[in-house]
Amino acid sequence: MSLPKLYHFHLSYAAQIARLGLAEKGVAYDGFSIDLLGGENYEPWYMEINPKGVVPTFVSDQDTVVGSLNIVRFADAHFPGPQLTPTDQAKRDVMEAWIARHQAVPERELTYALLPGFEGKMARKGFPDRIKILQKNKDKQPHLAEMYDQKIADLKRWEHDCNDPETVQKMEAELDALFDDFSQHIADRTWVTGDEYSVADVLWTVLVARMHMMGIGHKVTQRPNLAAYLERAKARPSFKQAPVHLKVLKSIALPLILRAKIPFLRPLIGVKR
Ligand SMILES: N[C@@H](CCC(=O)N[C@@H](CS)C(=O)NCC(=O)O)C(=O)O
Repeated sequence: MSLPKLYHFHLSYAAQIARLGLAEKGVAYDGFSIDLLGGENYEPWYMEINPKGVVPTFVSDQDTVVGSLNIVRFADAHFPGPQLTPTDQAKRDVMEAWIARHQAVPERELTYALLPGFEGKMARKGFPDRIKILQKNKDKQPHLAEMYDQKIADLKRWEHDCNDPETVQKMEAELDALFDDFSQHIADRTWVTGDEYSVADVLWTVLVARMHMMGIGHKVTQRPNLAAYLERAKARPSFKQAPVHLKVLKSIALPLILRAKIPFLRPLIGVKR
């Protein structure tokens, strides 16, 4: 039996959730990083396994699982290792309620809107290039036209949302309200459901850590319960193993930006898989 494969991207939020869940479960896999900046996720072979053209995708002998939360739940249900779902129904209800609130966060729009520095500028301005890649692939693969059209429409919405000050302000205000609630919830608990780390904590660890990468780490440091929660999560071996990133690592981002911007350099610059 071969090892499962995880198609991911080192800095991706959703991929970090999948990697953290798999690390918590102790699931061994072959990681294959998809070059999101170069549009590798829009290649037909990838869109055929992940029609939204996003990472992560988990491919095992049993199944192909798309989406970070689905991957963590799949790993929890099908692999040995510590249970990430409480057996107690009341705790499961608490877990599901916080999973639902986590899933409602427009993380990718916020990340692209707020990511500081050169990387942020590149991200916000990169949509036309991405749409060109999608259009080219669509022209070459007319049978996949519908999938490509949906992705193009998705990118246009995303581009609008992360560049529109009013939308960004609203998203940030909603995030603040959510963090106030979570901070209150976690005040007298180690983890979301009590003493055991659960699927909800896999998600919330990555969301809270993400604030630092987005350049809005003050949303965590100004809320001592959130800061303490992140410190507890960082102390777990899975955090480093995943790894969950607290900042954009230039060693990962710059080669990919160069590959995307100067395509003839591609054969000279490899991708860290
Ligand atoms: N809900 C999905 C979101 C996946 C997602 O949006 N992934 C981003 C990276 S964090 C991606 O691959 N974006 C590339 C694109 O949309 O072009 C999940 O949790 O897996």
